[in-house]
Amino acid sequence: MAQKTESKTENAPTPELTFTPAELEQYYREMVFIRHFEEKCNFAYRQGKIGGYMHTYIGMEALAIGFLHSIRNPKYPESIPDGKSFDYVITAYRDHAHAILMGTDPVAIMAELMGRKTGTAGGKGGSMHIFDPDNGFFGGWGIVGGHIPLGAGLAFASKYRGEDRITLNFMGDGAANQGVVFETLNMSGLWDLPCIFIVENNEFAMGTRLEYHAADPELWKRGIPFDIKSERIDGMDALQMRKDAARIIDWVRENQKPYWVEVMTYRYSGHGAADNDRQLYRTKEEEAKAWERDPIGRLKNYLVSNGIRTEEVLEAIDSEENERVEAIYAEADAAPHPDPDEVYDNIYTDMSVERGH
Ligand SMILES: Cc1ncc(C[n+]2csc(CCOP(=O)(O)OP(=O)(O)O)c2C)c(N)n1
Ligand SMILES: [Mg+2]
Repeated sequence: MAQKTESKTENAPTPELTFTPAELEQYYREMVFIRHFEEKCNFAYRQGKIGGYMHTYIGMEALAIGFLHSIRNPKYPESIPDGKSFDYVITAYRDHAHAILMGTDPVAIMAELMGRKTGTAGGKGGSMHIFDPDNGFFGGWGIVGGHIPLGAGLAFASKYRGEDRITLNFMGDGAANQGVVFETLNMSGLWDLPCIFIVENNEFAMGTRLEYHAADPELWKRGIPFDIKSERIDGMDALQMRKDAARIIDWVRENQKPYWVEVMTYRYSGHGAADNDRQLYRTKEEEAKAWERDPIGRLKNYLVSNGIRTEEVLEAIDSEENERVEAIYAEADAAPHPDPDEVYDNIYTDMSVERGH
């Protein structure tokens, strides 16, 4: 799939975002952490420690880093000028990385995957339903495209209440075909909702290639009929991703209008943990080619070739993050399962205004 950036409307100029060595190291560290976390999840699934459905973000890390470092994010309190008006995030079932980067405790995420009492939903939701509204993260949804109107609803609510927040509404390339997405775009365009629709185009919807499921695989165009600014960006280059995300987010915050963005990425793992036979829908050669674009390898090369960090330092970071994931796994695994009499707890949550959302 050709990588290109196009737009119907003229885009705001890219701000000259520069990064300190400490920031660059942080992006690297967080991407490596997510990768190890996801690999551990795959391991735990195969050990029978995790049940149900589970989908990892391996290969897509730069995308979440770019967007979630560019919003007002509770994980990074200095990003929230008034100390309370953080932005909102909602996504589908491939949700571990988004929660991690919004500040949800990774032990609670791992425990949720393992069905434990200390999980984000008391072990009742599992991998697809990580939920942490106190950190601005509204899930974790299993019905393809089903959460898109909910994300627009979040943006509507903050606009209606006069709060200074924007909403990031993530979806897959397959989800972009759902009818409700088009209805939501119409309303968002009509009502000028401060909502960014982000298509994580990883080239597949389960075992179906983009070209087989989309009448026009140029998904970036889909905001245009609704008079929504629309473009395509590269999701495999963490730094470009961060710059583009910051530019788009600034535009939406300033103009209080929606935005549609297709982000080109790749899913290195199978669709979900139960999908082992990837060769049915893609070749080993294709996978090998895609690994040349690995966002972590790319950032590592950048850091080393520009003399920002040595290979040894980056490898030490890799080991530290791996050990951190091991400790998280051990802590989650030590937690008890829910009691049978809690079976109806954590199914619904109070989302009233009194709670502040
Ligand atoms: C309404 C609905 N139809 C079908 C499914 C089964 N299903 C689960 S994931 C998926 C593919 C979605 O692909 P995409 O939106 O590209 O997301 P990705 O898994 O690539 O992140 C399908 C068809 C579902 N969960 N919900
Ligand atoms: Mg997809």
